[in-house]
Amino acid sequence: MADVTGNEIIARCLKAQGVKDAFFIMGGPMLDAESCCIKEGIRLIDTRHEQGAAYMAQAYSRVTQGPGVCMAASGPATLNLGTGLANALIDCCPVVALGGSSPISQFGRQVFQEIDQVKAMEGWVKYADRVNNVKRIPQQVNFAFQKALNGKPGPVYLDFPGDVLYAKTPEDQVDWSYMGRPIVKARPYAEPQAINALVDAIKSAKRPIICSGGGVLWSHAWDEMKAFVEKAGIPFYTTPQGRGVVPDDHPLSYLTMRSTAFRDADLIIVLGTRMNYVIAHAAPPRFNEKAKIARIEIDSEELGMSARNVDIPVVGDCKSVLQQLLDAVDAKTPERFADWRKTLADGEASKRTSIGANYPTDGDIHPLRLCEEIKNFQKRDTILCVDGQEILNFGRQSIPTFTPGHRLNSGPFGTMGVGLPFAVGAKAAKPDKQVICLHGDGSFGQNAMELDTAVRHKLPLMCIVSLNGGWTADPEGPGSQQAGPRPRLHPLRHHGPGPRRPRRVCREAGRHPPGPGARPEKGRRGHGGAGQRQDRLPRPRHHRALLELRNLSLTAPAARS
Ligand SMILES: Cc1ncc(C[n+]2csc(CCOP(=O)(O)OP(=O)(O)O)c2C)c(N)n1
Ligand SMILES: [Mg+2]
Repeated sequence: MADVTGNEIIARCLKAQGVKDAFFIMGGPMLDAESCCIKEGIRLIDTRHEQGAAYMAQAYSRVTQGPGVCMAASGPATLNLGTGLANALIDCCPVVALGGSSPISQFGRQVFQEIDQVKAMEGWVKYADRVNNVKRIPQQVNFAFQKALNGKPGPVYLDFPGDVLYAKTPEDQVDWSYMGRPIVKARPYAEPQAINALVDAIKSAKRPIICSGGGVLWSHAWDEMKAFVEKAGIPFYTTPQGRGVVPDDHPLSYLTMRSTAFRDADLIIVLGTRMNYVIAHAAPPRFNEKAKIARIEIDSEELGMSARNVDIPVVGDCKSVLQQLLDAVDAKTPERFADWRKTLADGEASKRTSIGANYPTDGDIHPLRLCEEIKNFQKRDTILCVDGQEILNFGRQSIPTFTPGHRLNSGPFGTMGVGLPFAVGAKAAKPDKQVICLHGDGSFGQNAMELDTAVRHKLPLMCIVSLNGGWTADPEGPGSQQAGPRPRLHPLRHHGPGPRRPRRVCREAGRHPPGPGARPEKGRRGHGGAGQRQDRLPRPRHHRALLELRNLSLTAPAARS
């Protein structure tokens, strides 16, 4: 019987687990494991920073609703995965990270790149473990995928000391029975009493809404969600990351009336999303204090720890529970909410203004104009990745998404620098889709070298940089309290004498062409890194470039006619 190494076992196990692509930077002691993966036919995409590899794996997982895999060498290389794994943890994405580490036999002797990587990772991932025995690799790899994908998904980390990777063992002494074992996913149905309580609440409600999140994506429940909102006639809102589960231009989507709907709803059905800051904890003043709260959640612990008291807790998988609800609501339900829908529809109509209102008259491009170009250019199933703060907020309000899993933002961890790696990971996962990355000029710089990764691996994508001088627009010019220490990255913005847009520009931002999700609402809480209120966001001003999306040329202002 031939001998087999830990490196070969890892590669076979990843292949058997269905892994087609992984993101990494080469380095010891993972070199042979990586070569073995390539021999097994796994595409290895080498990035320019391990952080990028982790973000790419996360985007890959989001758009495929499956696992994303990344690998790194020992010490600093594995630690460089850290921010990406933390980001996946806060964003609930099943990323499987493999790190090489110094040999067990040398632990404590201050050998090359020695640091306790498992301990370092533990607070940042759902599950971290070290492989101490070459024969247990199939079990531990399978277990890592199981942990990442089951229930509320999340990142996992497996640590491979060099002497385990290179250890040889007769093939028949390895327990292969775990290799490629299918992942068992819980799809629990809710208890009938919980469904009855929710159906009763729907019957007695006058102004219900649904607030959905990533749980609908991970449970592949978009068809059921669409069928349910239609059968029940209930308006829906999604988290920024959960967009597209039902298209943003669906008749029951009243995007511009979000604040009103939250404030006036008397029944709020929180569906597959955490009650975190992203939805203002579903709490007053943003949400109606008197509203009944129903929450459909697969993780009972998460449900028990809700930031606001939940009147109707429903423990179950989104897809299963929506199927139950579809059976339980009667066909007359929508009639009861006709007035409510009319209120939202009328409000939305009154907010719309004429096409082209955001077009500049003084030579500068407003961020909403940039967003409008993208909105008009993108395809219905474009994967759009948005990163930055100012541009993230404008993009969220004005660029719709129509396809489940095709919207990726900085996310609930507010991480700058994810945009470009997300776009690369998304394109690797879905090469036939148009991928657009809309980046702030500050956050773009954080992982800009991943453009090289995209080029080397033939992953064509469009990256649009919103130029406003760097780290978010300066609201009031130099010396302002709000400005804070924001060093400019480049001279595109004038903070000194010279042309400055008046404050009214921000109000003009409210004028927008008809179409889903355009108008910034007063008092809307920003979802960007700083979580600022929209009405306190820096006033956007100069975007000194003319963008021609069709031929991808960027023209300097001087060249404009
Ligand atoms: C990794 C990380 N570093 C720093 C921050 C703090 N931060 C929040 S917003 C922001 C500025 C983003 O600027 P840019 O990408 O240019 O987008 P803009 O707001 O100008 O459109 C920074 C640095 C963060 N959220 N994440
Ligand atoms: Mg900027």
